[in-house]
Amino acid sequence: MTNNIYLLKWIREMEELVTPEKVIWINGSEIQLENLRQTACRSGDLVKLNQEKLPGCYLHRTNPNDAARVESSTFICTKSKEEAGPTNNWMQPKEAYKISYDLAKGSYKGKVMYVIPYMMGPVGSRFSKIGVEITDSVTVVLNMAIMTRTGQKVLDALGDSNDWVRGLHCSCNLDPEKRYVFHFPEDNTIISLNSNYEGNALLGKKCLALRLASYKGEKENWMAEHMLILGVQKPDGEIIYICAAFPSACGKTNLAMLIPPEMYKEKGYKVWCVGDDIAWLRKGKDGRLWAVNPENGFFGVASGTSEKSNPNAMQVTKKNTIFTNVVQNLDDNTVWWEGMDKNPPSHALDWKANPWDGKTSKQNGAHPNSRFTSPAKNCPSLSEKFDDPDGVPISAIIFGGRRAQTTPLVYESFDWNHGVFVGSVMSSETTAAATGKIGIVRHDPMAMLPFCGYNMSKYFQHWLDMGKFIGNKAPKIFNVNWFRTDDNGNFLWPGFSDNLRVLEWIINRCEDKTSANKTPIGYVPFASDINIQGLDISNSQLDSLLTVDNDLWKKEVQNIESFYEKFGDELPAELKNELSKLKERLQY
Ligand code: SAT
Ligand code: MN
Repeated sequence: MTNNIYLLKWIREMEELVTPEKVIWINGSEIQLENLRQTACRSGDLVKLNQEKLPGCYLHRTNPNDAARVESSTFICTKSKEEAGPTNNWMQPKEAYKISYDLAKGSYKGKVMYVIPYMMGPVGSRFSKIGVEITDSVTVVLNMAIMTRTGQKVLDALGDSNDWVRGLHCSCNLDPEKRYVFHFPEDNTIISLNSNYEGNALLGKKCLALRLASYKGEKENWMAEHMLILGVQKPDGEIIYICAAFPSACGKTNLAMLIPPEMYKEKGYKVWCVGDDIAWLRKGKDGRLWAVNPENGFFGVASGTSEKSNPNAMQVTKKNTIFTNVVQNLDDNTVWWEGMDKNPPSHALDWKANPWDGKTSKQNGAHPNSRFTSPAKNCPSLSEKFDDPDGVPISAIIFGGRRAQTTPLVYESFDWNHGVFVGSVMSSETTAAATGKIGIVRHDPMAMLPFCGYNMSKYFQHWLDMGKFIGNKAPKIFNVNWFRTDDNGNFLWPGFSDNLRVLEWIINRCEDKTSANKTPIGYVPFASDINIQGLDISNSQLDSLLTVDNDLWKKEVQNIESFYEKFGDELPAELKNELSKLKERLQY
């Protein structure tokens, strides 16, 4: 399939290391993939679902100890610890390679070694990056074939170049004590051991497209961000593109696939999805910031997805989808998860394959981080720019977290540097997407805490530098919070499709069509500028959503100060300055 000497040499070395029974190169053909699906069903790795109701759909159950990303076992392995910075786990490359090779050695015995050439980004785009993943897991191959562009066309694009990312994945025996996701940004290499959960094992996604790509972007004047990309088509036909960063499992897929509320549809609004998780951003020929989605599919959270919360995602999962850790309905061999509807099956298996009766069981049937892997082209609202090698020009960047208090529904930063400050102090409640406690508020700058492949201080500086590089054509920066609650813990804002009402304000601000209330934290909408027509929201509720409580923000400043201490002297002076200015505005 290739004569690339660098690639062939590495494959030979890896083959000698893991000693498989045979090697299969993934060429991307449907015949080959269909054979692999059958192999996976025979071995029990996949369960074939009802092909009339869910054509091309399969169920994957991970080992119960392996159902989410493991941040504590994720390492950046650069020569110096400083390069990884204070927010990443770091290990000496030498030591990490030693651990890796000891575990990998002979671990494919009696197994097939699959070689997956893949591309992140559209074929023919200057944004795109090539990777090759070696794996012993058929489900990893099948997931990668959905999430990335794979096969011969990638090798053709690679030619004889040595500019590609090496990725070794070994299932080993899924021992959580020996689970590691190692990144070697200086060697363009990723090694993942003892996990088959997609977030740890699909090496093109978080490992390449965020951790290694963010490291590269800093050196090459571009950015890799944990952001969805969407286009809002206005009644006059113009499409405004927006990127938005939220931590995992905070609604990126829902926002990316939003369907306008009836009233907006009637006016002529449409929303187009370009991506739901990752954006690569570069300065374009026109001087603006342009974005592509490097992925080719969606790895979305199933739990909570419904006809109400995300009808497009429901549509996306109706064919050619791999479901991970959902409920299997034994009556008709379909799937179910909490939040899908109020009608759980009673004759079913839970995500661990135990008999489960949804009508009587007190236990959840699906894992809270249950997932679907679906081709992007399944999305009814997929943007026609999805495959465009140049991507789309970005007018606004949104940061958002899950905060019960403090942060208003939406506010705009005063300028780029202040926007970088706003992103850097983002915090959000933890979710089931990673192992560990859920619902703890933690700082998650730009939603990149688990995904930044280098020193976070340098990453902040890179954001500041990109602002200078783009100058007055830079997007405006906003912050949103859909999750604010009243004193009884009820959400104040309906969210989901009604978030378009907030996007409308954001677009009006980008087009200088509306004024705003200057508060200590940024520009907040006047209540009369958020359209709540047809919503069951009182004016006082809207007022609470838009309040900036100085006392709460003074506490927030203390949190920010202690978070910033982590970075010591390396914290860019611009951010220290923004913090002092915020303090001045708040106090007096
Ligand atoms: O598990 S993934 O990292 O792929 C998805 C997510 O947590 O954002
Ligand atoms: Mn994500």
